[in-house]
Formats: sequence, C-alpha cells, structure tokens
Amino acid sequence: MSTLQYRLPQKRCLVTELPGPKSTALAARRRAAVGAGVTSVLPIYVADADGAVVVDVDGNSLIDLGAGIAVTSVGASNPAVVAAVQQQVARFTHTCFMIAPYESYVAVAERLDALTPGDHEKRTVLFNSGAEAVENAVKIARHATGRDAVVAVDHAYHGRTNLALALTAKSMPYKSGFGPFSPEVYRVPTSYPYREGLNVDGSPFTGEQAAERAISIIEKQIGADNLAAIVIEPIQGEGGFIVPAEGFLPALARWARANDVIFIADEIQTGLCRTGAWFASEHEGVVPDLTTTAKAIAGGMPLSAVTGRAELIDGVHPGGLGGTFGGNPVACAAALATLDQMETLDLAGRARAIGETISKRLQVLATELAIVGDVRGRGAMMAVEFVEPGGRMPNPAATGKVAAAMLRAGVIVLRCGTYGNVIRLLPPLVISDDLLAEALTVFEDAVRSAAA
Ligand code: PLZ
Repeated sequence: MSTLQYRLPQKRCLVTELPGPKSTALAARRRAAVGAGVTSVLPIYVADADGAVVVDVDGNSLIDLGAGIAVTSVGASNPAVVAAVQQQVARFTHTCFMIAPYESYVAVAERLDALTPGDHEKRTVLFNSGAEAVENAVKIARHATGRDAVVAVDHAYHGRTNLALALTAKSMPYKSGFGPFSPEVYRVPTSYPYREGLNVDGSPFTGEQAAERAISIIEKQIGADNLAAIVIEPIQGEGGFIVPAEGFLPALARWARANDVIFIADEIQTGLCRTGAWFASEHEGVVPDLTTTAKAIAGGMPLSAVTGRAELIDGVHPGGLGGTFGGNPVACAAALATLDQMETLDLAGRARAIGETISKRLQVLATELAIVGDVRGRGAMMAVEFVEPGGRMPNPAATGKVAAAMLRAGVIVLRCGTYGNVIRLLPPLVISDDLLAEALTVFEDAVRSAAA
C-alpha cells in the first residue's frame, strides 16, 4: 500500500481550554446570525484540517474520529483531491449537466456502475446530498413498479427532506413538528441482535427469523403487490451502528426479488470502503437493485448518486431526473480523485485493519466494565453501546460523560442510536496507527472514568 503524505502534523495538541477565546467569540456571532435549529457537536471553530487532525481557530489540534460523519475517508484535505478540485475550479465551476454536459460526470457514473455490487448492466444518476439520492431512488422504484408503498425499518435514518424524513424512524430531533410526512411509507422491525427479537429460550432471532418477522408484516399490512421498494441501510448508521444478524439482508433481498419489489441499499454511510469493502452489501453477497451513495464519495465535496439496474433507471422518461447542481463538475473531479485514492491507498484493507485494532481494544473494555453493553460494527465503522450496569437499559448519561471527556481531551467522537447511548468511531481511513492508538487510549480512559 502506498502511503499518504500529510500536510499537517498528525498530532493532538491542546493550547487552550476548549473552546478557546476565538471560538467563543465566533459562537457569540453565530448565535446572532445562524438559526438555532442547526446545532454543532463541537464548541470549536475550524481553521484547518488534514488527515485525521482538525485544527481550530485558537490553534488546538484535535484527533478526528468522526470524519465529518463518515465523509473524509481519504483525509480532510487529501492532496490528490485538492489538486483535482483546484484544476477543475480554474477551468469551469458549473455549466449544469442538464444544459451542457461534461466528461467527469460520465466518468463518475462509469466508476460507480463498475464498483457497486453485481456485474449486470447498470446506470448512475448524480445528485447533491444523501437525502436527495434516497428520494430519487424511491422515485425510480415507484416509476419502475407502478406501485406506491415503500418500506423502511425501525431505527432507520435516510435524511431530512420530507420523503426521507418519512423513511427516518426517529422523532427527536429529526421529525418532531415537521409533518405531515410523505404518505405510503410503512415501517417494519429490523434485526438488532443486542436488543430486539428473542426466542423463548432467550436466544436472539437469527437473520432469517428477523426477516420472516418483517416479511410477514409486509405481506399482512401492505401486500407485496402494492410495494414498490424496501429501503434499508446494510448497517444502520444514525440508528446506532446496528449490524443485522447474518442472513437478514439476503433473506429480505431474496423476498424482494421474488415479489418484484425494488431492494434499495442505502449505502450513504456504509459505502466506499468504510466497512472494509467497497459496499457493505458485499459482506453477505447481497446485490441491491438500487444503491445510494453520498458522504465519502467526493472527499468532502457535496455529491450523491443512485446506481443500479439499467432497465430500472433507464425506464424513467427523459427529463424525469436531475437538478441544477447534481453532479457538479468540481464535485465530480473530487470524486474521481477520491475513488483513485481509495484504490491506490487500499482504503478497504485499511478499514479492515482499523476495525481489528478498535475491536481488540474495545472488547477488553466490554469484559471489564458493566456499562459497556455491546461492541459492534464492521471495518472502520465501530461503536460501543452503553447500558446501566447489570442489564441492558440504555445509559445516555454515561454516553454523554464519555463524549464530553473525549472532547475535553481533544478527540472528536460522535454519538448515535435511537436511545442516544452509542458512541461511534469512524475515523478517516487514512488515520495513522499512532494517532488511532492514542485516540483509543483517550477513549478507554473516558469510559473507565464514566464507569467509576
Ligand atoms: N442515509 C444512511 O447516514 C446522513 C446525517 C446527520 P445527507 N447521515 C448523517 C444529520 O443529523 O443530518 C445519511 C445517512 C444515510 C441518508 C443520509 C442523508 O444524507 O447528505 O445528510 O442528506
């Protein structure tokens, strides 16, 4: 594997309390200018970022275990991405692919058609955000099937636009007060081995059993004949890094295929090397009809895509899909450089190695500490679920303590989970071994003090 040259030292270094005076001043300006509905995890303001280090306006260097929510897999200012963006931005910033098309859009589509699971003929359409990709995948599925209903699962997250919110499972903070939501969206149970679906002997449902439960609800309450699509994250992200029991996804996908229901894998968080493969669907040999990607695809530039079976996507009438900025040339240039970097740096392999390092260290915590309920994930998408000692009651208070202690120590982590009791570790895939080890030590210390 070739290695990345970092521009900034990959070191944690705190020179003020967090937030420092400059960040505090910016926070005051922000309160007077920015809508209060948009919140930030960190109280610091960013001046620079590279690799897995974020430098704030007061000169503090923090270790990044969040990657801007799984976006900066190739690093926060990967030199190849920066060069590609600079070159493109100096030639043209926008012509609108629907007006005057350009090669890089076509090239990104070619790459995604080749990289997504399955060797059948595929097509891609580009958009701006994850939510927009999900909305368009549903549009394509409804158009192709002539059916209305769409199924999403418990704990799902698919975005903040109206149809995406209908698919998203969590009320606060995402949905509350923002209805009414798009109709014909139905929710069924998922496979959440740590919490849901127990046999009489207390053993967790197998993947097959969890799929049967979901399918039986679909058949009884909706009817396969009315169902256009099942939308599902192969590993649930915002819902808590929930890895379904083996066999769950393949069983759902098989049922969908047998009933002409479009199987949409939302790989917006899991895709593009994060879980140790190009796409998380691959771990169980699932070949989705449509796959949505976004986040990591363009090294931080806004870009998203729907990729899938050619006959479905080509079935849409000319002019039925698009948008002013979808597949912007600067974002496409960044995507091509990002995909090249993922290949040349073998970031899927790197994600597997990161996953092994993280699991080894976190499993020790799980055996020692009663508040560590579950350690799970795949590749560089790992998480800890915190519980009350002696049971499985969610423990958001301890989770908050861990997150706050990490921030004080200069390590960025994100929480997630329906019960707010999960801390997820999703570093840039280019994080150095030393920096990862140091961040994990901070994490272990924070968890030990929260448990004490
Ligand atoms: N599908 C699986 O993870 C975005 C959103 C955080 P957008 N997840 C982080 C927040 O609070 O807004 C996401 C996802 C999955 C869709 C989306 C939506 O992607 O680019 O945020 O629209």
